[in-house]
Amino acid sequence: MSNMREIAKRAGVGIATVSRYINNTGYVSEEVRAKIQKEIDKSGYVPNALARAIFTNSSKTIGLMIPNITNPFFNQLATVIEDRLNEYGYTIFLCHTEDNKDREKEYLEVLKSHRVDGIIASRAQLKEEYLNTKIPVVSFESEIDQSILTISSDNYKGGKLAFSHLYQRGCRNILHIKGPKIFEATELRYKGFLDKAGEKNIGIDIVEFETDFNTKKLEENLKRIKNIDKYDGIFVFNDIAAATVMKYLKKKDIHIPRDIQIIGYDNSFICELLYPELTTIDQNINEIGDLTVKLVLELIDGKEIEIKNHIIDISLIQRETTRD
Ligand code: XLF
Repeated sequence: MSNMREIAKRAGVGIATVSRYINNTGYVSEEVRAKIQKEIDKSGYVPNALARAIFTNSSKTIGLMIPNITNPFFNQLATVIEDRLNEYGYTIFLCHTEDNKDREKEYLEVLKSHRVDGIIASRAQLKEEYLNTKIPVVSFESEIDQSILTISSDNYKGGKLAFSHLYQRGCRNILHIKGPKIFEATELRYKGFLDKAGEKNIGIDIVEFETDFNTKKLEENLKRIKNIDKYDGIFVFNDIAAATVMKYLKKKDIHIPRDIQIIGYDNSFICELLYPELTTIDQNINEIGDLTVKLVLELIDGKEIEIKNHIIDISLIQRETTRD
């Protein structure tokens, strides 16, 4: 495989011209472009992306921090973000944090050393570290700081909608399976659910799960629920956790929705794969992905944008785990 010097020699031009052409940093005539490209094609030359990033101050790469790639919601979101970024000539550098601060810290260093142009952090656990980086950051769900743009769905409203739906379908003995305290989004769902239940004077039992991606742990967490058959309605903090609850109920011969009605959260693709199909709250994944990409690219372009918390509306999607 050749290097830039050899390409320049064979094309009969200077190294600086080849560099201008490859990095798109200045004028190169059509004729010379064609000559250089011909030599590149013949030689199989692959430009060194990192060297190019240092030279041009742009790697055309965005770091994407995802807490859990096995959760269908996050893999759908990552796909939307990747597709949109590709349309603008960017690729993603995917970092799987597993909600672990140390992993997130390590990845942040890796992203810096790869000179990513921007970072999309989802369910971030770090604060100072993001504030201290000069790289533009957009956050999904975690309010890292007032100076950092945040996008989240209307989790509080989602919790309220979930309660109203169960209540209207006659549920009075209700359990809420909430997410870990460190998830800002699910804390809001929990609050919305309880506030709405309070308006109707309905007491809610609460069980907290430790994770949303380790299914073994989820199954252990389920065992903490005493006499699950005493409930007639359950709101679970996300779809993947709701799927484990459904399996658990079926093993106990509890019929959904006749004995217990269930609502999940996300409207990820698994809702329609489950039997019965899962009623859920739709977080508009496309809108979240579109807005996140738009904002991170605007920050990279140095546009003046108002730094605030963008809240995306949600809606309830009724399927078969709740009654008509
Ligand atoms: O962080 C929250 C919890 O899980 C996120 O929006 C999700 O609902 C995705 O499944």
